[in-house]
Amino acid sequence: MKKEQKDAIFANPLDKVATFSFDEKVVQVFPDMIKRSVPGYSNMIGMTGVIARRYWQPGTRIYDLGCSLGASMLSVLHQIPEVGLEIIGLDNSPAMIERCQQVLDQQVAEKQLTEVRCQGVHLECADICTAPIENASVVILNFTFQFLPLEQRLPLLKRIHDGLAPGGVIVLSEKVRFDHSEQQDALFDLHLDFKRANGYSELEISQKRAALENFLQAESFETHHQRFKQAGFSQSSVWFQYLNFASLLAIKAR
Ligand code: GEK
Repeated sequence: MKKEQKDAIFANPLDKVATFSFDEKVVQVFPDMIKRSVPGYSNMIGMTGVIARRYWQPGTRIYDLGCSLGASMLSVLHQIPEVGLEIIGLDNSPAMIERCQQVLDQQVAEKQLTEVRCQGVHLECADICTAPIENASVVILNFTFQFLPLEQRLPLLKRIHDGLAPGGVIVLSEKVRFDHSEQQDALFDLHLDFKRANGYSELEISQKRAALENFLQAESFETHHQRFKQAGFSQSSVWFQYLNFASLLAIKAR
């Protein structure tokens, strides 16, 4: 398996910064990139497993939508010891799915996970906007929803609601924006400072920003809460916030 590399994708001047894409180049540096770019990433991933342990219902599935290299699935597997736990990991990047399988195989080779537990994990290269979601009690959307076209967000939440058992939950972690412009500016600037403090140069920061422009569309807490309600969820709460990144928990009524 290839070694984890440092993210230097935007370190050199690029003539024309292309739109961001989850290709092989990104996959190589992904764990480094996400930890240095997303404040609170490790906390949100770690707690995702703890939340899953509380809300998972035996006989139902856990979905990780936009699973990338499987960080959330591993958090779940380390929190829920039951053999027979079924986790479906979906991502529409073939490079991510291929590498995610290698990560799982590596966990088995290093005896972090048993083969039989790993057999409950099913990875599929698929678009989460059309893939079926059935018999679920926990659906994880960690830093994926923000990349979906706005008009596909409510239909996806409605389909998830339909596919969840009563009492089931969604964990949704995202970059957020604030309607109040002073708050938006302050937390946005602090996020740039967070990236500088993690070793990103001004060039890397500005080129990444250009690449993500229009590709990542952050929304306010208000918009998220309203949409959860429209999709049928009985309640939603922000359980974590670090600067302009946050995680919400929405629950389907029993
Ligand atoms: C983690 N959850 O480590 N269908 C399927 N996958 C998609 C779609 C789509 N329509 N759109 C984007 N993706 C992970 C991190 S990364 C977040 C998630 C980031 C996938 C995309 O291929 C990528 O792997 C993932 O969503 C987003 O917690 O890079 O900031």
